[in-house]
Amino acid sequence: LLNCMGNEHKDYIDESPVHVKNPNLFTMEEDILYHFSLGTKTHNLPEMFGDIKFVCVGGSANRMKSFAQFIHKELALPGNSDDILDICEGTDRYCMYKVGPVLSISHGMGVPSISIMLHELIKLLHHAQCRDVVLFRLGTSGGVGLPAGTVVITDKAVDYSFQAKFEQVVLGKVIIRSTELDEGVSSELLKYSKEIPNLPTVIGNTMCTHDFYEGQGRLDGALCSFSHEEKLEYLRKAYDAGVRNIEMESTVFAAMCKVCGIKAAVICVALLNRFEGDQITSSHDVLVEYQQRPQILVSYFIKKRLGLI
Ligand code: R2B
Ligand code: URA
Repeated sequence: LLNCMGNEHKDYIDESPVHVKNPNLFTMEEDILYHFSLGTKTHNLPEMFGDIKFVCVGGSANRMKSFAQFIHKELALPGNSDDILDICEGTDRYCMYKVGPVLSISHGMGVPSISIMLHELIKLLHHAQCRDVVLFRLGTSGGVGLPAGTVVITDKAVDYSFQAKFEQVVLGKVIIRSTELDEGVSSELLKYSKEIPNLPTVIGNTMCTHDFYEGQGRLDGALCSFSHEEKLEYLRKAYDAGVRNIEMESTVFAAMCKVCGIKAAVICVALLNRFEGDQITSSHDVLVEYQQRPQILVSYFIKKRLGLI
């Protein structure tokens, strides 16, 4: 079998540094990563991305650009951090910035949006022959019994029934995948969080939902089919099951990384305490500062791994 790069593959699982779990990929002459506006024939992916060791993903395009500029300064790399270009400029679906061994990519909101991005990212890392990659989701979330500003490192990513599984419909049938994250990376992050001032951090379960409003038990959407008491009862059950925050991408992120053998972690800041309300009332500046907290922690981790601190 010849893969897209023209290399021979006898045993694709053992030879792939990042494990794509799809034998069809090895018989394709070309692979177009449509939503990145990249491809194996149009771009030299090993040359462009072969040295990537850390991939950081987050929902917002602007936040992932700021993260790229921040990590450029943190790693003291040459050049001006304002000149970093969007590698995916041919499309406005996602944005992507490369800063030394770090890739920063946006994924939009929700499971379908991040899962499309992850299919193409994992193929990209595979085509580029990347090795020993750690993947981080840096995000925002609603805190469950935590004050706003607390950073949550995800222990288990759980679904609406607080179980560590992700359900995907494939050919009309539900497939269930496990959502375990890398324990080593999480505990290393927790350890580093204690070395950084003003970074209140906990480890706990993260509930992933398919909606921001009713799906997260909010009373302030365009629709609401339950009472205040019912909302609090659900949040209390979630808390008792170890849930400390709620967001919209962690289960599919964990499931896809696990299948493909990529070490992964989820680090989200809580923007509010959901026991106290539903609306996000903090000022713009406070929210910007909160969203920098996961970035500061992951940057510290990267600098430690690179031996810079
Ligand atoms: C956190 O924030 C977004 C919703 O506001 C969503 O992408 C998530 O997971
Ligand atoms: N993101 C979410 O998904 N939920 C929140 O409450 C805040 C941010």
